[in-house]
Amino acid sequence: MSETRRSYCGLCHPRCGTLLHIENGKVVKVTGDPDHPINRGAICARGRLMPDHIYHPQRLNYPLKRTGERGQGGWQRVTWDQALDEVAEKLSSLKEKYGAETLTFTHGTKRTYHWDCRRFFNLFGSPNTCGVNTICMCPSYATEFATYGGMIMGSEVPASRCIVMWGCNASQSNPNILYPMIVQARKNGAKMIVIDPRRTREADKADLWLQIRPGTDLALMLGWIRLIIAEDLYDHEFVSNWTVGFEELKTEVASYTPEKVSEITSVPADLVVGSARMYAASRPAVIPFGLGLDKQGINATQCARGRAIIRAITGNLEVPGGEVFSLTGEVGKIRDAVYLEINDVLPESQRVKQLGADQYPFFGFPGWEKNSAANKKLPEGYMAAPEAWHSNLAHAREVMNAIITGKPYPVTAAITLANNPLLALPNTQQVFEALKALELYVVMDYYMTPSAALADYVFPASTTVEQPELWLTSGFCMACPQGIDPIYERRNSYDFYRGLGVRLGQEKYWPWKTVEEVYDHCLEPVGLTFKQLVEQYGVLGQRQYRRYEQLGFGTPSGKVELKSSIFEELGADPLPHYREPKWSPVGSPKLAEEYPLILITGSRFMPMYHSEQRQIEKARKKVPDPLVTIHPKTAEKLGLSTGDWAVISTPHGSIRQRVKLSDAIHPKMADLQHSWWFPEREPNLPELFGVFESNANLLCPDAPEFCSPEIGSWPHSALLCRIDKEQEAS
Ligand SMILES: Nc1nc2c(c(=O)[nH]1)N[C@H]1C(S)=C(S)[C@@H](COP(=O)(O)OP(=O)(O)OC[C@H]3O[C@@H](n4cnc5c(=O)[nH]c(N)nc54)[C@H](O)[C@@H]3O)O[C@H]1N2
Ligand SMILES: Nc1nc2c(c(=O)[nH]1)N[C@H]1C(S)=C(S)[C@@H](COP(=O)(O)OP(=O)(O)OC[C@H]3O[C@@H](n4cnc5c(=O)[nH]c(N)nc54)[C@H](O)[C@@H]3O)O[C@H]1N2
Ligand code: SF4
Ligand SMILES: [Mo]
Repeated sequence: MSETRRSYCGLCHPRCGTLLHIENGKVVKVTGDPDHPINRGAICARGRLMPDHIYHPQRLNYPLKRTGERGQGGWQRVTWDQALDEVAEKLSSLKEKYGAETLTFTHGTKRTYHWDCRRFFNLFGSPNTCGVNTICMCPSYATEFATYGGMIMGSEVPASRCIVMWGCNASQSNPNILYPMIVQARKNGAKMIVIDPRRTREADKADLWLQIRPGTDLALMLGWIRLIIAEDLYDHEFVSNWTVGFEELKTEVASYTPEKVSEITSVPADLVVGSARMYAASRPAVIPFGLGLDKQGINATQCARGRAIIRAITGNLEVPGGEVFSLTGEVGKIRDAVYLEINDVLPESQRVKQLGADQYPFFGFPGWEKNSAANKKLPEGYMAAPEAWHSNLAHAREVMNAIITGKPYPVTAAITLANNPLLALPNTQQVFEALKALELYVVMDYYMTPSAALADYVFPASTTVEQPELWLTSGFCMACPQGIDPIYERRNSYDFYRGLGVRLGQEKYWPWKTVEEVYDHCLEPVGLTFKQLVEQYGVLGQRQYRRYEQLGFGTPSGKVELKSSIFEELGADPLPHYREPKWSPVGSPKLAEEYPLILITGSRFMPMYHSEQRQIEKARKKVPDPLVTIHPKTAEKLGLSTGDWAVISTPHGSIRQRVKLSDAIHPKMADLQHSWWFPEREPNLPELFGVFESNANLLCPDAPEFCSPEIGSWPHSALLCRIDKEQEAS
């Protein structure tokens, strides 16, 4: 018997609507849902692999409890009840002994519900959730709240006259939503500027490509701002009515002449000038989020500020075809993640214990509280409030340190859900030491990963098609329907947290037995149930422009803060100024003699998603081995050819990857794939699925001098390395 059912894909962020083609109860094929208002039938190469993922023989299907030594692969199948009972009991006793702050959480990119995690942690009493948000989008999110009271979501791209792809490679990273919008805008005649050290597919098609030296983008931004002001290309009316700090900004950028910018960035001065003029003259214009800025460490936070300032002074905020904020109209009434997080239940006495918030208060409770207070001055539903999940975190390095040293207090238990910390976080060596030192480590995942292999309990996660989701984001709220019943004993994260919460005396706060009941509650204010929303796909926000003319911006001054008062109050630079990366040919010329290539890591490639799909045969056929890309001239000098295994080293460590040659990369650079491990290898220590062999994060540092001083964003890019031919084993 065959049938087709609606569902969605959660193998990356957009949650594309899909159709499951089912034969005899089994999903045999997945296609894009042509009636879905967001992806309109499109499906990418990864989404098509969904059936291979649902039924993969290596999927975790039952809860497991460790037997024997940690990391030695001894597991016993247990029931959900037993596993939850034992974890809850252990958490209770650790809390009693050390305080609730002894429990931490490591998160990855937003893959499943996340408000349930924050809700659980707030109720348990720990402020210490940490993870990759410190470098992924969230620096931009928090900073944009501080600058203009909300995050820009890029939905107006098709109507834009100029698109700046600044450290964003959408053809590989966002092939179903953003990239088609860019293609559409280009068809409509929009200009395109690409600022990327690599000649990406976008760069090939752009009007201008600026091959920037990694890590120097902020200098270019300051140069753009100077030129836009000096040549009178800014929006006078907007700047004088709706911004604060313009004169100080002008003074701050005065020295960033095209010549100086060119010297720092390696971009020819005429291109610095030409690109700034093209952007400022082609309104409306958009600069979508790009991880190339967030992952460059020391300048990352101020790059986000610089981009926000450029958008604002050119009058591109809240205009058709420009930069619009999230949530408007009916969508604003729906109870959202901030509502579900219930941050108010975490008392001040616990908030102050958040690890890393003394060094980076802007990204902890202090900054989040200030962003939230400014947001509350606006009418409810006008602008989504800042989620704690996105902008209020403990710092991962400090958490790992505390686990290892017991200082400033013992951190003894951790939960990891939808994250692979040994591959996602920098300084893998320290993460490994920390995970090994835990008294209790609990992981919930699809597969036995290198991180999961170190756990005491492993819980099996349901695939997105086996669970519903209310996807509330950037101006729309979509109901993502469950397509099939969960198979084996896989469950969703809500069931996991509720199961623990109820056992830990939180039952009053988990009144909804299923996640669908939670969503019914969220939708109550708009008079819909989740099932009804499924029928109509979702609620789309109404586009509204220049709302600030009535209400102002959700910042302390009610205006766009070119000079940020929140940053200033928290002891951070209120105006952006450029810092040379710690490892760079300019910042450390002596080191560059030994490590002569500029290293970037993690440029996205299809069909892989971070550390995932390595088990999926069809994906692995396309990309069987980890690849480091270098220029043919560089390879020649090093005596390397395509397909050779090379050793890539930084002062932090060495790994091996296969050489790929491309003239799209500068001869002084290397581009390393991230998140490589080998599910086919021995799972036990010391091999641990080969996680110490080709993992880019063994090379990435996380010490304070490499991190942005405002948020603590660590570098996965703008580093130095050397590459040698691997010696044959004798
Ligand atoms: N060197 C380097 N490192 C990087 C980056 C880089 O560019 N360079 N990029 C960084 C960035 S931006 C990010 S976001 C991180 C990503 O880091 P992660 O989010 O940790 O990356 P994934 O490999 O996708 O790991 C997710 C894990 O969760 C599991 N999983 C997926 N979906 C679900 C789910 O719904 N439920 C559960 N329970 N488990 C699930 C997967 O099987 C996988 O094991 O990596 C960061 N690390
Ligand atoms: N296929 C695939 N898609 C993904 C993911 C995945 O793992 N695989 N991960 C998802 C996640 S979590 C994220 S955050 C997004 C990220 O997606 P993108 O924002 O596209 O980020 P990246 O591909 O990491 O890097 C973008 C570009 O930045 C450039 N770059 C590196 N360093 C610098 C620099 O110093 N300055 C400038 N200007 N550019 C630089 C790189 O050359 C690259 O072309 O992708 C998402 N989509
Ligand atoms: S872009 Fe591809 S992998 Fe991501 S949600 Fe859509 S179909 Fe799935
Ligand atoms: Mo990310």
